[in-house]
Amino acid sequence: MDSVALFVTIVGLALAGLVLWYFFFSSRPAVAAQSTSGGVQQVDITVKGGYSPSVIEVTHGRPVQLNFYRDEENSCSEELLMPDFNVRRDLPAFQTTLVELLPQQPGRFEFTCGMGMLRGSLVVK
Ligand SMILES: [Cu+2]
Repeated sequence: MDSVALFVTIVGLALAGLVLWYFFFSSRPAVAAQSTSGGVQQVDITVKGGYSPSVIEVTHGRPVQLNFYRDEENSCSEELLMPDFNVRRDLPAFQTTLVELLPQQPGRFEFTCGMGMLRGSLVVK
């Protein structure tokens, strides 16, 4: 192997490593819910090719209100599923849809679009 081939191999391995690191180890920052005076934990989530923020932290035993604003017409995001909370909701385009939950126990609960392509997590502490 000459030095150019060696160099290309090393760069290729480094890039592959970076991609693996990104998918498995880089954690998306979690956003904590804001509590209102009534004790409801609220979070605004923008739906556009994904959920932003996609990781939401709340405290168990207190009501949660997720405000999903769907900022697109792409049919991928038109349905929201939170199987752990029996939520299946249509998200009309360019509107805010409120989803209310009462998480009883700590854990990490996924929410997805109807096809399971867009993903987010509710982290209950
Ligand atoms: Cu989808």
